[in-house]
Amino acid sequence: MAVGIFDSGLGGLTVLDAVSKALPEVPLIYMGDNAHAPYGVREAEDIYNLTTAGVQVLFDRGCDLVILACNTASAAALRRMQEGWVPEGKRVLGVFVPLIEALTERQWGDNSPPREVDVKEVALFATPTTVSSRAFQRELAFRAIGVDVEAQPCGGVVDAIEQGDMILAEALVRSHVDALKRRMPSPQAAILGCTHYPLVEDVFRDALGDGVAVFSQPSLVAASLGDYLTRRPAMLGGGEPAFLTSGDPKSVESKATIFLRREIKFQSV
Ligand code: DGN
Repeated sequence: MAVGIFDSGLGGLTVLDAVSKALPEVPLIYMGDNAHAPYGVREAEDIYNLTTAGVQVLFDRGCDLVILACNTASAAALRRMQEGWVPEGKRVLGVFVPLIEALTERQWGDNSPPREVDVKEVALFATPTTVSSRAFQRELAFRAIGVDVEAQPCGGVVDAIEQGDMILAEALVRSHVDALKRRMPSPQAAILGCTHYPLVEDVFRDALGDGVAVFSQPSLVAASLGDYLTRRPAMLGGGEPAFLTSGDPKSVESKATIFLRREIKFQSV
């Protein structure tokens, strides 16, 4: 049985890469909804319908557990899916909870009460849709974790990275960090809440300066998944990941190297 990784496009490959390196014994199937990417500019209802359709493809391929590696989809659709759509015996997990757990040092599935966290001021960098959803703040409030979150919508960064324009991406990151710092001058932690930001993580770290703990998703999601799977060894099995796309495989393959730094083959679904 495989673990599915769903993203609106290619950014989720940063999560797939970390998971396949940390957990090589876990068979993975990646599904990118490239025909409808980016999700960051879509309405919540639209994102919900596209995300359920993409996750269904992974369920149909035998995945019992799917990670929504897309922050925008996690923000707009995950809770609604978990509350009324996910069939018996299947699980869909998002990418906010591993970050929140890392912030509070709790493990996935641990039902113990939230601990006091040392961090009081947190900067969140994400797409405009994720920021306006306030999903991250909702998840913190749901766990009764009282931290101040200042969120910065990072318009333009996803597009610049996808176009391979890293000079523009770097300039945009620096201006978004400056904008945030005008509102929250000394955050103790920063969360990179978008699949694409690991590619400019060094720029975020540099612009934020020493003393800010940066939480980036791929390694945290891989660690959380490893922890989850140790309690469900039936999911282990090995093998090369498979890559599916709703878009045109040839054009998707040419862009995928930005994220994975190796050539991969996509199948169209
Ligand atoms: N994968 C999206 C995210 O993590 O927010 C970024 C791309 C998009 O659809 N906007």
